Amino acid sequence: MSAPIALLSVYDKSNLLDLARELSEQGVRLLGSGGTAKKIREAGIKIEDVSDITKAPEMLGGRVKTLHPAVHGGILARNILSDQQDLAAQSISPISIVVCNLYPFTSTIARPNCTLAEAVEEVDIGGVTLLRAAAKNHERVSVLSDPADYADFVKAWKEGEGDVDQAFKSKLALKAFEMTAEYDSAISSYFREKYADAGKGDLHAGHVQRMALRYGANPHQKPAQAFVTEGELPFKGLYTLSFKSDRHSFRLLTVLSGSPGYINLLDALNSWALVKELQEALSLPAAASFKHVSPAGAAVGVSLSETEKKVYGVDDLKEPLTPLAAAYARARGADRMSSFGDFIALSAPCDLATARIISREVSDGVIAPGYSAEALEVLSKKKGGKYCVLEIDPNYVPADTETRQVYGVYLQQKRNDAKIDAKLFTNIVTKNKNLTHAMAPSSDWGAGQQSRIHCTRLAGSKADNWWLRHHPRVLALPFKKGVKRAEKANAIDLFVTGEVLEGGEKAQWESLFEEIPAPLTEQERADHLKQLDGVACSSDAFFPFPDNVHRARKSGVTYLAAPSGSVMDEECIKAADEHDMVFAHTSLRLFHH
Ligand code: 93A
Repeated sequence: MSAPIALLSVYDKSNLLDLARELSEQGVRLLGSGGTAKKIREAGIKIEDVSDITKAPEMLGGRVKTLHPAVHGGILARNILSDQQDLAAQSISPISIVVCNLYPFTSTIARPNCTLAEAVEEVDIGGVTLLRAAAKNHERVSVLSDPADYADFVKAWKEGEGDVDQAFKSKLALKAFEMTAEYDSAISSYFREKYADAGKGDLHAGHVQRMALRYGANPHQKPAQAFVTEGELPFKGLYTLSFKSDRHSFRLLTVLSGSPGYINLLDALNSWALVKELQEALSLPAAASFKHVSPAGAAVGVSLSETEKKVYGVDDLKEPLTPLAAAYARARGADRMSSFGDFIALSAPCDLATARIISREVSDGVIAPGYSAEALEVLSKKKGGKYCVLEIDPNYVPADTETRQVYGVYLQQKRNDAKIDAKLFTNIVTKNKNLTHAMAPSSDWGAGQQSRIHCTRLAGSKADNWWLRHHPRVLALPFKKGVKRAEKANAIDLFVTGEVLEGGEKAQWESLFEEIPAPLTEQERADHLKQLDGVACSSDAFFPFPDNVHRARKSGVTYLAAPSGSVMDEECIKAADEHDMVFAHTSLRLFHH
């Protein structure tokens, strides 16, 4: 039998001579590319040049060294008759070991003043091909991509008397695949940075679609971008320019208006997912008002009573409220303080009435599956043309697997695609099973607390404040003409929370009114809050203690939904029974981080 062949082509030549010497002593025939063969030969170890088997010299200044059928045929051939016949017909010898590591692309581009031409030259072609080919054929071939593995490999080779076991070959193959993947990702990131940076808010419909972001989570976190490596970004926009290079065609696309930042996109994508689900679950247009990647309010398009119109500040709107406008009025009105500067999601194309509500609120941006011409005209004038208007493709289906990187570590999970429908609420565990009411206002209160009872208290107090905003004395507050909407929202919040004001703050608050309103008395509050009933409260995880149930009831909660699984489940059900509540165990935990 002829001697096994090892092909060596390494940029990083550490541990190389020890490996070459050992392999040579084990009777392995060595082949090397230019510099690798030279170094080994100079150490007095016998090695042939790759060009001896390719019968072709290295060319193009080293760009073509090992790219040849004599090399890749030798690596990729399987132990099957037809492959062996092919090799014999071309007089190619099978290669059993490939030793390769790549041109230092990452450290080259990290050098200050590295030019594009220098970066291009460090894009290794032949080495990646050697690694991938050998890893592909790992059933027969061993691929050494890391000098740290040489010693173990030699030991195993000696023990295996001229081969290593399959598990070892498989491990080596995985390492090589990971190495080429990482290498390719460094290259694509570099070129994305170079070629896709065509200005604010631009999208490229080329190989990689990319959207430049204003900045990251904070202004000093630059550059920032959003991109997809497969398919297209789900946003639509205006094609402002298109051009062709010799390799790709690029289409530069600007978002409809404004230039989103990193948090805007986090809000936009999370809020879009929410309104899409809401509309699917309830067959009504839905809207969400997001802040800090959490809904400050979310609602569906149920029409508003005259009182509700006043509470939500849309009683003076000229356009009649469409269902979508009603949904946003409700979402925004759930907690007007938290919604200040929100990012809005709409489940249906934005119409004029909705755009008019948005136009007079303080807000950062909106995402919707379309805009009527009049709506777009209104929105694109907001904030002097800087208001961020994103159009999402309503048919976009995100990948099944989600990956994010935190502090250098990749985390991956299956995307949450659990369907929320009536079936989820069929396991009613309380005596009262009367789940027939239409729900109280859809809202989102209490997000992000580490303690569940703190969360319930926060949600409860927000529900109380929301309800106190319906008090006739709040609706009749004698604001002076010209007081701004945000100032009114602040003043009402101070009024309903009963905050005691002093000095300048008190004077400022009083200056907003024609006549200074007397605070709500304890009795007025208590009488009004007593009328709050039929509120629904859902929890993303089980209630650990019955205190949550008692607290929820104090804010008018009649309907509870939460997964089971707490050692206190029975106690929680007992508490719900005590208040004659309807409690559905959902068996679905729904954390969102
Ligand atoms: O320029 S290349 O992409 N063309 C090739 O055909 C090729 N074959 C191996 N680079 C190529 N290599 C790389 O050369 C290897 O990945 C290794 O990093 C380097 C080894 O070159 P030398 O043996 O001349 O030091």
